[in-house]
Parts: sequence; C-alpha cells; structure tokens
Amino acid sequence: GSPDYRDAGLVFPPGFTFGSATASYQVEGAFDEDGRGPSIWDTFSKTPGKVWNGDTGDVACDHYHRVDDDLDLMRELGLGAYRFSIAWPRIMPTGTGAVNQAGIDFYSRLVDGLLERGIRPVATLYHWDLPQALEDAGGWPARATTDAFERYAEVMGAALGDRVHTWTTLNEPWCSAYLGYGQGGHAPGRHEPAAALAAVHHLNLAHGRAVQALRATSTGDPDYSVTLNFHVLRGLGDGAAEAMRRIDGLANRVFTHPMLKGEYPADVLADTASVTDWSFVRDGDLDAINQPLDVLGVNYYSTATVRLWDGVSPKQMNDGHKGAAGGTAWPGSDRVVEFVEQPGPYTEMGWNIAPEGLEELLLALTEEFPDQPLMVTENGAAFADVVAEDGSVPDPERLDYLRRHFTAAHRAMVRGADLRGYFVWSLLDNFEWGYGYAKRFGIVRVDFDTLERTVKDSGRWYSRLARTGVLPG
Ligand code: GBH
Repeated sequence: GSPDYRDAGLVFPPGFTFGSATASYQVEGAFDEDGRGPSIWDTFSKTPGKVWNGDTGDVACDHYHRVDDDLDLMRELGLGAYRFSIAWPRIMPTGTGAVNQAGIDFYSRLVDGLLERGIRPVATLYHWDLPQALEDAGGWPARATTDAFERYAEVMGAALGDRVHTWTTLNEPWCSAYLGYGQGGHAPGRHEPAAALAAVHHLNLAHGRAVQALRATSTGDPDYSVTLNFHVLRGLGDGAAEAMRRIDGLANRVFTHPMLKGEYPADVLADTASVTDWSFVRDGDLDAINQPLDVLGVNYYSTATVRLWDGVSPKQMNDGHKGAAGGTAWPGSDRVVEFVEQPGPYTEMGWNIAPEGLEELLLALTEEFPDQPLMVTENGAAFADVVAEDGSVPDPERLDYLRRHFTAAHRAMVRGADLRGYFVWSLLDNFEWGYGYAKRFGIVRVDFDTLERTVKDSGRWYSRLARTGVLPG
C-alpha cells in the first residue's frame, strides 16, 4: 500500500522497516580478543593527534560482551531491523588466509539473537575497519584488496547467508576513498589524490565481486545492497552549476553509475585526467561492478554548498579549510571546488539541519533510477545530551531532527519514492571516528565510565513510531 495522511499523523505503509544502525569498530570494543587482528582504525586511533582526546575503540560500548543486553534493548524498543557491520579482522585477522571461527561465532550468535527477537539482521561487510595487514600491502588503492574482499564475502555468505535478511557490501565508500586516502581525516590517513581514485575503483569492484560471492554462497534468500553517502548540493557564485556538477560526479555518480549503469561518467574521467589516467580499470571490471541491487542504501545527514574557487592552490586550501570534504579530498583540482559554510541551524557536528534535502535526494534517485527500491540506512544527529535529575535523557533537538527527517521521507514516498525502510543512526552513543566519544548520535545514551545504557526521549519516541508505523501529527 502507499503511505497516507490521517488526522492521527503520517502513516507509513505496512511492512515499512523501522531500524537502527551501528558499526563494528564504533561499538564492539574487545579489540584484541578471540583472535581479532588489528584494523586500520586501531592503528589510526593510536597515532597521536589523529582522534580527539586520543580516544580509541578498544572498549567503545563494550557491545562485544554486552550483546545479549543490547539485543534485549532492541526488542524493548520494538525495532524491526538492526543494521550492524562485521569486523573483517575478527573473521580473517590479516585479511587473507585462515578463518577465525570465534569471529564467525560472534556474528552468528548476534544474528540468531536478532531472529529470536523478531528483528531482521541487516549486515554490512565493510564499515571501514580494514585489516591492517591489507593496508600494509597497499590498502584499497591496491587491486589485491578486492581479491581478499571477495574471499571474505564468500566466507560470510557461507556462514550467515542462510539467516541474514539483507547483505550490504560497503558503507560509504566515499569516506573510505576520499577521507582515507585523499583528505586523510580517516584511517589510514593518507594524502594521495591518485590513490584515492584508485581506491574508488577498487571499492566499486569489491562491491560488485562481493555481491556475486554472496549470491553464490548464501543459501537463504537475502536482499543485496550497498550503502552510499550522497552529497545533496547547493551552489554559490558564477560557477555554481560547474562546481555542483564536479562534486556530484566525484561524490555521487562515480559510485552510482558503475554500480547501477555499468559505466564511469565521462565528465568525471575528464575532470580527473591530470591526476590519473584510470588505467586501473581493467576489461570486465564494469560488468563485475554492475550488479542488480534489491535496495540501494542511502545515508543522509545534511546538504553541502559548493562554489568554484580559482587562483588558490589545493595545498593552501587544504590548510585553511578543515571540512571533511575539503582540499585534497577532491583530486580533480585544476579548478578547485570550495565547500562553503552553510546557514544553520546546526547539529553538534556543525552540519546544517536540512530535512528537505532528504526528500529531494530520494526523489532525485527515484528519477535517475526509476525501478530502484531505496532504504535510508543512516540518518541521525549529534547533540550534547544532559542527564536530567530523574535519570531520564531529554534530547528534544534530536527528537525534532528525526521527526522532521521522517516527515521528509514520508513526503518523498507520497511523491513516488519506493522507500522500504529507515535506520536511525545510531542505536548507541559510540566512537564517532575522528571525534572519539565527544559526539553523541545515540537514541540510547551510553555512560562511557560505567557503560550503562539509558534510553533517551528520542529513543522512546522512536520506539512508538517503530511499533505503530504512525508519526504523530
Ligand atoms: C556516517 O558517516 C558513518 O557511516 C557513521 O559511521 C558515522 O558515525 C555517522 O555517519 C556520523 O558521522 O565535512 O562538512 O563536508 C557520515 C559521513 C560524510 C557526513 C561527510 C557528513 C560532510 C560534512 N559524512 N559529510 S562536511
């Protein structure tokens, strides 16, 4: 059925999935237990100056040891689905070679625990914790990493493919490629524009090969997906359209076009010609990348505003502008694109709050890929919550952020977007990458001294939405 409006509020269609999401390195802890090998985030977070306050994921939310309690929490909240990621270095400590059975067992128990509680498991193979040994051998700019990923996907398909509801290959390859190898704000912290573009291609290829490997080994009937973070763009100045075209190409189309159309956009190849000749793309790669997807995962937090900035070198620009997407993150920099400060209001991340951007994005994807079902795999907000005297955690800003974004998603559905579900980022306050524990995205508060969990007001609100499918008017 199609979504409708009632006096009671906005009604989501029956079967719409209300979920919440986390990622392995951000919540698990237990970094050196049961045979887990080191990942690039262990190395990065232990490199002085890389992560706020020197925070690491060594303990994080200690989810690895508290998984049963966290499962009960999810059931109490009435979640229909849980999106988690698998730590590759728990499965294969060096990324290749022998499988570590203890790693498989952990995720197998998690999946069973979800199913017992009536919660659909949505499993992501890669949410940024690359085994360090693979980085030492070249990381994502090296083609061999795609071979290793394909093998890892086979192992996971065979292990969990009888029970997982949805497989997601990669989370936000944009971040892995550009923040990891271009701008350097994420692990492994490299600043090599050409390597970032090689990483883009190898992540695309890893995705396509993994879908095929999962299909070959999963004995259930799972859905297949990938999660991308889209840039919803605004432009400023005379060159606004050109600036937007460039970033749309480098950030959005460089992933969607190979994955969903089997080709790289010609304008992106031209824009980046001074950086790389794309000779890492081999015969047959685009066919391998171009796999039909049951759902396309969409992560959305805010919009971005860009303008052409001529006459300033990329180096200077990188020094002066710390935006995650700034400077050398954008390798086609013969005409540099600048990311501009946007009007507020903002979340604690400094990201502007723009729910209309989500509606616009879902409709734009519907227009470009008409038969492609969509899933919001992440949306949420960081705010500095305070625990009230009665022990509750009032978080009106987060609640309002979520209410407005769910409303925007509903509007997109009314206007034709085939949106199947929505995952709030995040279930728990957790290790927020370069920001450590300073930023809280959870609908459940975590006290990082006691590791105690407390459902925030937004969590209670979301619980009602998940149970009823109705967004109160
Ligand atoms: C997601 O990434 C991650 O999947 C998740 O692990 C993470 O915890 C969560 O979001 C919250 O951060 O630098 O001003 O140009 C978010 C990816 C990409 C969102 C860059 C903001 C641009 C802001 N981000 N984006 S700016």
